[in-house]
Amino acid sequence: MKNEKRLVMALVVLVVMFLVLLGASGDFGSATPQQTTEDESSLADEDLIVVGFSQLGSESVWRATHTASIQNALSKENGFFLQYSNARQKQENQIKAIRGFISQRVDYIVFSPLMEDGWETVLTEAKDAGIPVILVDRKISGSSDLYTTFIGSDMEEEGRKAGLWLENDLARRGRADDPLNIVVLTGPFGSTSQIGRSRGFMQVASQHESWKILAQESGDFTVVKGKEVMAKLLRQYEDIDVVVSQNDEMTFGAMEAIAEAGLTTGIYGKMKMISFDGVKDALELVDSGKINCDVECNPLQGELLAEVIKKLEAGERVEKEYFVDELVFTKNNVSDYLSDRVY
Ligand code: GZL
Repeated sequence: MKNEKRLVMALVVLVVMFLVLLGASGDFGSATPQQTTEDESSLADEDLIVVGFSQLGSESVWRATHTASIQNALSKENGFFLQYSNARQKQENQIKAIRGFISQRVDYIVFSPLMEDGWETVLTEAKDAGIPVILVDRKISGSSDLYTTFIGSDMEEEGRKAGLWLENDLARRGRADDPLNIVVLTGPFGSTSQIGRSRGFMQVASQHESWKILAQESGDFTVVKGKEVMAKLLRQYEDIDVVVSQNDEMTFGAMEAIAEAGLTTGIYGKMKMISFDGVKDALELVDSGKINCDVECNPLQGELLAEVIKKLEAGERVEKEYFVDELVFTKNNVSDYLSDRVY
């Protein structure tokens, strides 16, 4: 670590120790990059790779797993000093946290952009400060010159997988061109997950004139909002054949609303349910036949992130994007994976 960085880190350590003495604890919940609970006194003199990580929130099991995967991989034992900040679904908190990382001259900035737009200014500041930026999970709409690499999922491919599953499921029953009423519970509009999954699914749906998209509405990737939006759609439309829910949390909420309306989902139900993420609780519903298809979105990105950062530290070339491996779960294959699912 350069001498200048040693001085900055020593100051950071002193501030943190002061806060610890004051009893400050817990996640500040927004802009303030939180020091890990490492032995700060030893950090300043170890050659650790200092990483500032701005996570967009903690809205789902998927998100919590994603965060833990990165915290576990970027540990002191693995040669990292990780500064974590939870933006609680507010882009302005991510921007403040990134500015905090810049002022502390971290070695790398890692973040999952809540929305694709609005990052040019702060990422230009990081570029001008000579700090490499790595995107995880979601992307930005700005120039790819503003970040070194992306590690995450191909969301458009996930959307296509959902559409192709539905197409094949109908074709197997000789119903490929039956009239079909579809509603889509999306993630927050403007997020990479929503943009990609919607675009990919529509690439398939647009090939079928008989498929009708009745509504596409954001359920914010949460159980509560997913239930609220599904209940509203059930009041608006009597004949919904397919629900496409862009994450398992919204699926859980939607299924509550559907059950309260006296209706059923899945292989033996009134409506087909297609979900995304593939968390354990959802895979159990696939296994019981209540969710027809769950398109995996893999949150376990920490080890790959650590590997890529170490490559950069060694001066090696890295790819512009890395996609994690992902499956499609149905009743036919889910039992092969359920027992090993840790999240
Ligand atoms: C997907 C990720 C999404 C998950 C949701 O990469 O951005 O955000 O699908 C999470 O569960 O809230």
